[in-house]
Amino acid sequence: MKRFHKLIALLAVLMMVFSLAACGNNSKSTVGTDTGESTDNTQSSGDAEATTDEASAPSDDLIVVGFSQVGAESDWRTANTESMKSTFSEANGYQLIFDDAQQKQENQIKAVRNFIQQDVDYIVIAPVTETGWDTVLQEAKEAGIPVIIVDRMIDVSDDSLFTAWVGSNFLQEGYNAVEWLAGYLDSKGRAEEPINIVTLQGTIGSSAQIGRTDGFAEKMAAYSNWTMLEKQTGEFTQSKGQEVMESFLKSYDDIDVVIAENDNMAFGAIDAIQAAGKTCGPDGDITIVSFDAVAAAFDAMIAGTMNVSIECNPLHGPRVAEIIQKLDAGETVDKLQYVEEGVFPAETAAEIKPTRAY
Ligand code: GYE
Repeated sequence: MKRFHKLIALLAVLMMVFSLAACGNNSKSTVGTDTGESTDNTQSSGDAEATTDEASAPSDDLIVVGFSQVGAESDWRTANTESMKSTFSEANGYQLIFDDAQQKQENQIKAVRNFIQQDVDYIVIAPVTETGWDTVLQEAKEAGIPVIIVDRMIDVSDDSLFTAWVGSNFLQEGYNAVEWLAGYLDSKGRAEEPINIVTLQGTIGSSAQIGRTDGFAEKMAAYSNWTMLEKQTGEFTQSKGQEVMESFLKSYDDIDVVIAENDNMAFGAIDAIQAAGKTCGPDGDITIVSFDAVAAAFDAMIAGTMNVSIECNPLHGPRVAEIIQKLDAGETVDKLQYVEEGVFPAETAAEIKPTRAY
């Protein structure tokens, strides 16, 4: 029904465009669009307004999806963006309005307001942080636009402010890291040894950071010989991960384990460790425990510089599309949908890598 109203509105816009064109104006529609062909993940910044020639104005039967993406900070994020763009293509019956928030929540809020103004059919948000969403989601609710949250979770006072969420169990990922590390140390005969750990945290306040940090802390309490020397954010980026690791290496000369809350920060940490004349990985001085399990992490494991990557699956496009198709057909959907994930230690990397999709 909502999409029928949109058709009427679109016809009115088209009539206006034609009359302007007849007046000799080189007019452009202000319907934002990103058809999924762009590979530029750094475009835009909360403005959510791209222009498109009127010749490519969306057909009325396309489902219009506004997607506010966190940014392009990591390989995981790039894979997530690609999954969304390839799923929400015109060939699949969608018009995608893509907005890259460059890791800033204020840009996401602006983008969502633009989606509301454009009266999209569905709003999809991969939120930077958990808090701060109540006001803008209330506005989306009042506009009658369903909101689907992907990847990280939001913390809102009223759960009816979003229709569904699909993503990972980040707490479980933190538990998985401890379980793997305990087994590994045991297998090396180091179960009783004092173990010094540092953590490169993700974006503070994001679900991925909160879950991984808390999950690790909770389960590590069972190992009285493990000490967390320091935790600091590396913002999920390789360069910041490297920078923070350099400072850790200056402060502590006895680091046994690095927990990197994503692969890109682990890559930065590996560079810092090697630049400091130390070694890491299965045969090295420092054990590297990472999260995501992107393709380059498998390369690092095969090269012998990373010990393990705890999987986090970014391929949410088809999952969100399934939710949208059900909602469009008037069906109900599960409110929370967790993705199943594994653990990939270095010794399995060469065998597993060819089967990986990201
Ligand atoms: O682990 C990291 C990305 O929220 C799960 O964000 C996501 C995290 C992912 O930048 O690489």
